[in-house]
Order: sequence, then structure tokens, then C-alpha cells
Amino acid sequence: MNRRGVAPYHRQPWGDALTVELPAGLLREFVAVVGESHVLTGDAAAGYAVDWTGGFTGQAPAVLRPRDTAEVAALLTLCAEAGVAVVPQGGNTGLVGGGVPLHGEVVLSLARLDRLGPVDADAGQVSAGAGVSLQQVADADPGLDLGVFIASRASATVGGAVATNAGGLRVLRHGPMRAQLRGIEAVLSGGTVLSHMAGLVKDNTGYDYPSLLAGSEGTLAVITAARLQLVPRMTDPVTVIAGVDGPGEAHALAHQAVREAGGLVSAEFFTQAGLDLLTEHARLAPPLRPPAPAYLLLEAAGPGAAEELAAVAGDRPAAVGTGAAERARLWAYRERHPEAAGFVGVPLKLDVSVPAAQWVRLASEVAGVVAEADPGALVITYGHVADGNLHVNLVPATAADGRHQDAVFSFVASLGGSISAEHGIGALKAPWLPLVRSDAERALFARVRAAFDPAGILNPHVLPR
Ligand code: 2HG
Ligand code: ZN
Repeated sequence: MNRRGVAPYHRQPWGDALTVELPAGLLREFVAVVGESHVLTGDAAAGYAVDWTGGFTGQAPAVLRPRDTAEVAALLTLCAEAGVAVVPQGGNTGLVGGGVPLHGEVVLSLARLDRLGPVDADAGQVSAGAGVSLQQVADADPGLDLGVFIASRASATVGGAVATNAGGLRVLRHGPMRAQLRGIEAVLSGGTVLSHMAGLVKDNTGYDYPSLLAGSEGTLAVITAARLQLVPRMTDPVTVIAGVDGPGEAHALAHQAVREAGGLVSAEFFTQAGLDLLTEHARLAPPLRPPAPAYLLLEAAGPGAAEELAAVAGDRPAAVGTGAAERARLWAYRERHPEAAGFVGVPLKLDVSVPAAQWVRLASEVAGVVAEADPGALVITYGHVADGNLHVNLVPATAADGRHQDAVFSFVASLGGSISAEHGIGALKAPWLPLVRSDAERALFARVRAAFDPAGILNPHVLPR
């Protein structure tokens, strides 16, 4: 039970935490591939069976820790032959239960595939093993950076970020993980290795399966490495937090910044409700006095960035940061929002997007929509306003039996939106996929899936077939 006396939502039907007996002898065969110290069972496996929110807890009969692609292929061959389901896992920073063994699957941890190649200076690209963290990629070259920037970058890994098509705080400038992808190496469930890592920018030689694997949530193949395009590191970045009167003003200003600030990199929204939790529990000093109902964080870089952002902020109350320490201080108000609801209870994290013209309605009305289903629920909203993306974090006051998802996702679908902007469908949202994907689309998904994974062992409970 959490602090509000509500059972964590993993106790719902998608998390039955089955204990699955592995076929006799299979553990010995795993050991023959990776060595005894990299087949974890019992207590040693427990940490791989729970996500960081504590909302999803499963049980793994074994955690396998291969060190290279050949070992991944050998392990998948064994699992396919035995019909044993596998959950691939990277940094375990996912938010939708897609990387934890909720149905007794074997966990295939890619953490040891941590080889980071030298940066190809001609192409501005780097090849990275699935277990390399996003921060390590970002640090690979002093003049270059990774276009994807997420709060969990120190733990989130390349394999998981590609598999979930992670978005984050700079999507308006550089796109999500799929947009950084110039090649991939992956293993099919039968053990076949696919490798297309030359990094060609132009390459029209058939189906773009690296792009298909981006966002496939571990259901099509196990990603073992990726070829990533890097972007120029920002010069003279400026961060501004402006106080606004609500979602309407935040949206209008962000829209103006996209049009008028040529060096814009981020446009992030949060409210006083989330900030109150952070000032109380994370002891952050308020960014502005007096407080505003809502805030827009803008970041831009390059010549004229400061003037461009000043022009957008106008005479609104604003805090400005230019040096690294001051920018980090301002970013903490936004980057720590994922923790805010967790100070009150086990949070339910709903990541949704709508067409630009509907975003203000979404951000203004979603708390009321939740209140109709659960009047006592705590609702914190924040997100990537220029992407039409809102994070609805809530702590239920009633049974977390799907009523919150029903309410929020139906509202989002009625606005022509998506029930997952950047976190994936995972286990959390699987029952609601038909709200936003037609029968014909889901039938196509199932055929694609059967073509990649005929054994049906890869993350079977994610993106249900
Ligand atoms: C963010 O934008 C992440 O901070 C996490 O996507 C959002 O925890 C969340 O709901
Ligand atoms: Zn986000």
C-alpha cells in the first residue's frame, strides 16, 4: 500500500507476476554460454524485476547477462527452442512496464554490451553497444552531442532508448531516437544477426528495418548496437523560465519561440502544483517570486539566443541562466518533475500527445477528466509543449483498476491524440491500444511481429498481438 492507502497499480491484470519453471537443463545451457556469474537467479535477479517507480514488480526465473552479440544470439536460440519468453532490458528506466518480467519471463540484460566505438569525425557518427548509456554517447566527442536528452540519461541505455524511441527535452530541435539512428545491429529470436551499420545518410536499398525497430519495444528483435548521428554541441546556451498564467499562454509563447527563436532547443511546461511538491520534498527554492500558475522553460543556443528569448519572454517574470551551474539549477525544476508525484504515492504515468491545436484543451481539462473518475486523485501535468506532448502523472485515491487510463485515454482519443507520445505502450497501456490503432493496423502489427519473431518469445505481453 502506498501513502494514500492505495495498492500499487501493478497489482492489476497486466502484472500477475507468474513464477515460471524453466525447462530442466536450460539453466545449465545458459551457463555454458555466458558463464555462471552471468546467470542470476533468486535474490540476485530481484532488482531486474522491478521498475524505478515501484509500480511494476514481476519475477524472473533467470536474468542473463551476455557480453556480446554472439552470446545474445546463442541465448535467444536456446530460449526460442525451449519456448521461453524473454524481456530485453537496458537501463531499466522505462515507465510503462515494458522492460520488467511481469509474466515470469527470462530477463535478457544488455548492460554488458557497453562498447562505444571511436567517433567517426567525417560523418559525425558513433557506433554504440546496446548497454552504453546516453550520457556516455553524449560525452564521446567534445564538439558533438547526442540529440536526445532525457533526465535519466546517466542510466538509460542506447538499446532501450532505440527500442522505445525515446524522446525527451530536445525533440523539437533534433527529433526522437529514431531520428538519430543511422544503422542497427539486432538479433532475431531464432538467433539470426542482422547488421546494417555503415551509417549511410542516403540508402534506399529496401525496407528501413532499423527505423521499424525504433519503438518496437523489444517485440521484434533484440537490439545489440546502434549507429548514431551526433549533432553539434550547443554554443552559448541560454535557459529562461518565464511565469505564465496557464497552458494557453504557455502554448502561445512556445509557438512564438518556435517561429522567432532560430536557436530554440527546448520548450517545456510545468505548473505550480508540481513545483509545490518539489519545493516541499526536494527542497528546491522557488524559481520566481511571486509564484506563477504555470511556467514555460525555454532554451536556445547560438548567436543572438539571449536576445531572442528575451523578446519572447517580454515583460513576464523570468529567471535567466547562461552558465552551466545556473542552467542546471533552472533545468532541475523541470527535470525533477518525474519525481514529484512519487513523493505522495506510487505514481501512474500517462504520456500522451494531441494535435497542436488541441494541446491547450488537453492541458487545461485533463485534471477535471481525472477528477470525474477519481475526485481525490492527485494530478500533476508537465511536458514538451512544442511537441503536443503532456505528461499526466497521477496518484490515485481510489482503486487503480484502469479507470484513470479509461478517462484520460478516451479524452485524448477524442482530441485525435495518441496514448503514448514517447514512453511506449508497454504493459501499462496495452489494453487501450485499440482506442488509437484500428483493427487493420493491429492486424498488420501482428503480421510484422510474426515475421520477425515466429517463435513468439520476445516481450509477448507488450504491444499485444
Ligand atoms: C520527462 O519528460 C520524461 O521528464 C518522464 O518523459 C515523464 O515521468 C514522466 O511521466
Ligand atoms: Zn517526456
